[in-house]
Formats: sequence, structure tokens, C-alpha cells
Amino acid sequence: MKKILYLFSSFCLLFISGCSSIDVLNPKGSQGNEQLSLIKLSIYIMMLVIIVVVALFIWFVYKYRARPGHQPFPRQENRNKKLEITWTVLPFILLFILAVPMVKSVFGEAQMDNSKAMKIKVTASEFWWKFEYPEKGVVTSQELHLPKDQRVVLELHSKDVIHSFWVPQLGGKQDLIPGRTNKLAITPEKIGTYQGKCAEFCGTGHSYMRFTVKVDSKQDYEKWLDHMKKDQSSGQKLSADETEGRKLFGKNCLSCHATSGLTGADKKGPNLTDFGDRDHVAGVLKNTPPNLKQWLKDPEKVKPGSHMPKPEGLSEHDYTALSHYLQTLKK
Ligand code: HEC
Ligand SMILES: [Cu+2]
Repeated sequence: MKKILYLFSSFCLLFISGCSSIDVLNPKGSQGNEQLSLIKLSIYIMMLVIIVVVALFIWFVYKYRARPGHQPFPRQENRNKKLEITWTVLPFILLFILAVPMVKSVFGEAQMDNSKAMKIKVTASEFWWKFEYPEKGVVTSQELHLPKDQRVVLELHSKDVIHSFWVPQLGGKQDLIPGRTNKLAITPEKIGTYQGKCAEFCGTGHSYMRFTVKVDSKQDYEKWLDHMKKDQSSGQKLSADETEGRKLFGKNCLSCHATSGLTGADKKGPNLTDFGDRDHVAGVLKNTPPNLKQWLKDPEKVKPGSHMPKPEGLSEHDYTALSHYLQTLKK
């Protein structure tokens, strides 16, 4: 008996362990918290249904088991009003209990006052993210910086196909549709770094279309904004190697990448103003010099379908210089 129990519990653990890091169940924002309470309510209701059904099942299996002197089939019921009303009304009540708080939550969110909310324009392209702060005149990519306890309304746009914005711990999930502006509000409540991803299949690089949300204190967020407003191409002391990297960057990369975070300097590739502070290269690889070189040498290999072309005619030394220069782009 003990052995069976042990086997059964290890079997269950196997399943549970796969789910140990479900971010939706560990929210860090007010919308995420509200959604978790709705998830819990629906799980409790489903548990109740499962328990009743399983109990009835076991009881029936026992009651109608085959044994000598017993009819193999139970008496057939026809038009049992009491039963029919019961199994129509019960699910209705359960769905009603589920629907009321859900509808309340959806309409409550839609009626929230957004006059004090911060606006950020999010643009998704195959396979990266751009974040613009129109009130601050700043643009960045791949990493969204937010101050704690501030309601933010994200205006979602797409450059090409349908993408979907999703940061499980902050709540909500909203499509980005070409030619249309969708809105999604989030209010982060805890300082930290959260993973975001595209949640709608959008092409070969879809599963690598990740981004990071960094929630900071108000002061740290302001510091980051100040940094983004500085032009990184001037006033920095660079080593010989890094200076060479900067020259190569000007020649090969500046057509697509800006090194100033001001909105006017925005180009068609990701803005690289705070690249040295980013956790990832292209949202996929850890931001280390060897990984950066790997990306520069062949973006397509790291992220299939990537729209960054493979640079031509650069030597190993050039890649090193470029990667050293890019690491200097930070606070
Ligand atoms: C034709 C435009 C174009 C050119 C030229 C170009 N890139 Fe890119 N680059 C892109 C695009 C588009 C992406 C986004 C790819 C993705 O993530 O899907 C990108 C991504 C990157 C990233 C990752 C950014 C991040 O935030 O993680 C780095 C670093 C980068 N490029 C460096 C360079 C360097 C260095 C050069 C010059 C040798 C260069 N790029 C030339 C278009 C370009
Ligand atoms: Cu996508």
C-alpha cells in the first residue's frame, strides 16, 4: 500500500514540478492580482464539479457492479423532471457565480480614470519590440522601463503581422494588429525584472520574440530617462579599440540603429542607446561579449527570420571592436 501511495505521489509531483514557474500565479501588478483571484475562483468551482462527478462515478461503479442475481443494467429513466431541472439549473448557477466577478472586472478596468496614466506606444515588428515615451520624447527597444505604482496605458501597434503583448506577471494579454490601436493598462506594484513575450504566432522567429520589463523606483526610472536623452556618440572616453568599433558602427550600422534615445533619432532597427545595460541580445542570448559577437556575425542563425542582415566584409577583429563599443552604451 505504502509503495502504491509513494508511486502515486511521485507521479503527481512530476506533473506539478512542470508548473512550478507559472508566472501568472505569481503576479506583481494590480491587474495581474485581480486576474489571479478570478483564476482561483474558476479553479475552485471546477474542483467542486470534479469532486462531485468523481464521487458519483465511484458510487455508480460500485452500485451497478456485476454480481450474480443482479440485472446488468439499471432501470431506464424517461422524462425525470426533477433530474433534468437539477442538471440544467446547477451549471447555470455555477456559471453565474463565475460570470459576475469577471464582467465586473472587465468593465471596472474599462471605466478606470486614465487621465493620470502614463502613455507608452508599443510597436511590434518581426521579431522585436519598440517602446516610445511620447510625453518624454524618448524611445527604446527590447526593454520596457516603468516606474513602480504608476498606471500605464500601452498603445499597441504592429508594423507587419498580428503580434500579442504579454507580460504574465503584470497581467493581461492584448493583440497588436496592423492598422489598429489596441490599449492595455498595467500597474506594476513591485520593483523587479519581468519577462514578456509575443503570444501570437507571427513567423519563424516568433518563439524568440521576447522582451524584458524593468520596474524601478521613481528615482531610478528618472535616471534612466535622463540617460536616454543623452547622445551616446559624443562626450564619452573610449579606448582605441572602442573608438574603432564606433567608426565601424557609423559605417555599417547607423543606417538602422540610433545611439540616441530621443524620438527624432528613431530608425528602423532597435534603438541601442542603453544596449550595454540590457540583459539580453535581441531578447534571446545573454548579453555577454561572445554572445554579442555571435549575434553580429549571423543574426539569422540566432533568431530565424530576423530582419537584421548579416554584415559583410568585417574581420574577426572588427567584430570584437564593434562588440566592445556596443558595451559602452550604458549609464
Ligand atoms: C538593415 C537594417 C540593419 C542593419 C544595417 C543593422 N541592423 Fe542590427 N538589427 C536590425 C533589426 C531589424 C534588429 C532586430 C532583430 C530582431 O531582434 O528580430 C537588429 C538587432 C540588433 C541588435 C540587438 C538589439 C537588442 O536590443 O538586443 C544589435 C546589438 C544590433 N542589431 C547591432 C547591429 C550592428 C553592430 C550592426 C552593424 C554591423 C547592425 N546591427 C546592422 C537591423 C539592422
Ligand atoms: Cu510576434
